[in-house]
Amino acid sequence: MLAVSAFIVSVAVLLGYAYKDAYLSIPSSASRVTIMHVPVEAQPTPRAFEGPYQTNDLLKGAKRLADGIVRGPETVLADKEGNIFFMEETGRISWAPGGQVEAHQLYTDVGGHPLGAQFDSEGNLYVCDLGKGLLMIEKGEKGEKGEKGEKGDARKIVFLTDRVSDESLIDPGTRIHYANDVDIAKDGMVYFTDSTTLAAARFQSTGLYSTLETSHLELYQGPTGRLLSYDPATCTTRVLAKGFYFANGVAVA
Ligand SMILES: [Ca+2]
Repeated sequence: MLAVSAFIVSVAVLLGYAYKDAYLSIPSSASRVTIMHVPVEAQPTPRAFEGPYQTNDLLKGAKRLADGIVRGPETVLADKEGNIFFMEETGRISWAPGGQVEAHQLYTDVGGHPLGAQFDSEGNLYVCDLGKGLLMIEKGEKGEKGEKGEKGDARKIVFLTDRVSDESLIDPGTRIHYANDVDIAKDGMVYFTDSTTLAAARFQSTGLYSTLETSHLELYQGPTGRLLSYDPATCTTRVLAKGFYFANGVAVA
């Protein structure tokens, strides 16, 4: 069977090269190889690298921060005071006070997998955890120590929601499967994404969740991502839009 599949792919590749203006598409298996003819006039013209797209070397001046200190942070953000926060794949939220990575320490440990985060106007940290849903870390006292004797472990973690409220016009009562990213509007309304209805895939080597792997699986399943809102005044969670392929980042303009 493998030999037959390899033969089909080889023939298709050769046809793709031999047939002028042909576009070779290899989806998921050799049995589904198709060749589509794309007329010359229908082919896109590449956009010129002008204006903001002009080639530059600005990133050559970038330097690596916290290299080897933090593990798999999907989100890094800074607060108004210049402190830098890392959402680590181990469940830890760590921070570099004043942006000094040498002083890097634990902010709190949510025990899950924090993916996205944003501060509200009072300095509380809203966090999307892919298994737990939407959480809030109260500002608390910096440097406070808890039972574990580690700075930050006494900071209060407030669970906000892992379920769409019954008042929602879309998908009322449904579970939030994969809270991913969050932003907060000036009026305090919290907007966040629920990427997929799939269970999160894990790396076999580490057992840790993998957003990359799960987003690939979403391509096979179809678009199940959603945009939600959480109103801190009423504790109401609503679905605003659905049908996105792995809804990931969200930003309020
Ligand atoms: Ca994300």
